[in-house]
Amino acid sequence: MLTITEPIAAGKPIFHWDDPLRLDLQLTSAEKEVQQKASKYAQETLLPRVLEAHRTENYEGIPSLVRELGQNSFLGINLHGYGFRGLNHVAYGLVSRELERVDSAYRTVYSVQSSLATEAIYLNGSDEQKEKYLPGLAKGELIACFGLTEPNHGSDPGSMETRATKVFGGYQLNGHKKWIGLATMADLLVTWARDEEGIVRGFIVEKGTPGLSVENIRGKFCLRAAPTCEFRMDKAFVPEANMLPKARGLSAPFMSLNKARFSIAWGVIGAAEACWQIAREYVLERRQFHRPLAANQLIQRKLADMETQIALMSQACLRVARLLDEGQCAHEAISLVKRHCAKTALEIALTARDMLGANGIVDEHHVIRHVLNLMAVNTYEGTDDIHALILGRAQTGISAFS
Ligand code: TGC
Ligand code: FAD
Repeated sequence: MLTITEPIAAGKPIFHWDDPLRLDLQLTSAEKEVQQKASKYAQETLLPRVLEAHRTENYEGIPSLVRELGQNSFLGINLHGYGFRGLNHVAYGLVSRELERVDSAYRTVYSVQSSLATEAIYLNGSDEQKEKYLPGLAKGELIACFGLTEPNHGSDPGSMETRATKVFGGYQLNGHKKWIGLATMADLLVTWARDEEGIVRGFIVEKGTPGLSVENIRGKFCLRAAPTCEFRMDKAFVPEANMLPKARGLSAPFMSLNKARFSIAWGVIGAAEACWQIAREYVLERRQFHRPLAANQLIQRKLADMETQIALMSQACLRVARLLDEGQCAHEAISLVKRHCAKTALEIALTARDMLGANGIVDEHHVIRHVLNLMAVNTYEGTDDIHALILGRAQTGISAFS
């Protein structure tokens, strides 16, 4: 029999316009504590830096950002042992959201280090590799990147050209990886290559390896506060001890992508919330036709749409996080939230930019920076089209990639 619980307290429930579905009531005290800590850090330390860093494409603050993320125990927050905090995926999502509320570049740094590179070693590494690298990655004393994409193979990494040839004592790597976050400042370059049997294998390439050359990609209009790079390996020797023994086949790098895509889905909600709240404050202040912009129906409709989308995205991401924690999350569910949240966050940022009129194109108001960043976020970690095809394949059984 269905039991209907009476409201505990008499009286009218209060509507929280900034959290209409009460995400806050769905979080545990440990999750709330992490969120508050991440929010304080991001607002007090990162927000004052971001305008100048984005404007001048200055990456000098990134090594200290990684160290600070480590000191706050945010790095690999969902992983266990080796100095990781051992919390859940909700905590990971909440930190991502607070970092991206300031800038997608800072959340990217977090995703690349925490999920892409660290999880690749955590899931596929030998005990010796884990003991050697994971404590430094957890503390942010080591910086790592993840080299999957190549100049000619982005959406289709399975066609990668990078090769690993067996030589005495290890492997010789030849290839070119492009669009790789953090590579120029990375101590460890987790790199994917096909071996002589055609199997995708993972390698930890250490900074300074002879034959390895790394450079920043210049002229980016998105994510200007953190480096996106390319690296070439010309007969770069990697010792046997640096080959990830448990990584065999494309599913190994894809396992890391899942967590980074999850981090993006949560993160972009932060960027969207920032744009929504900036736009709300702006239209309450700004007067045209002798009254606040906020007094117009068209403006209120936009605010209502933003609020609705953000509340629904937050619920979807929370659900995916809980499924991950329960071991019940198929990777297609992560594709669903990555695609939907990235696309919707960009729509919200564009709407906010419009509501700010001319001021919307000035970086001091922050919204245009989020617009530019979210364009790249819609491309990386699988484009909107690629995630649609993943979902289409799952429901039709037909692969439409080629
Ligand atoms: P496909 O046949 O689908 O799969 C090959 C093998 O991999 C398994 N697999 C997965 N395993 C775990 N998680 C997933 N998400 C998986 N997707 C596939 C699959 O079961 C199979 O395993 P097995 O054992 O049978 O061999 O491979 P495909 O070549 O047809 O690929 C299809 C496609 C398009 C889905 C895939 O190539 C893809 O996802 N493309 C997008 C590429 C991408 O997302 N690149 C991201 C690079 S990193 C990045 O952008 C960082 S941005 C910075 C930041 O995160 O902030
Ligand atoms: P393409 O694959 O060339 O796609 C171009 C267009 O064609 C897209 O619209 C796409 O949806 C569409 N398309 C492609 N295939 C199909 C198809 N079968 N059907 C229909 N449409 C299709 N990679 C890493 O390995 N590590 C990183 O750290 C990393 N960081 C990045 C940071 C930034 C800022 C950016 C922009 C990219 C980064 N990437 C990274 C690479 C990123 O994952 C790729 O850019 C992405 O996977 C898309 O590949 P592509 O750019 O080659 O586009």
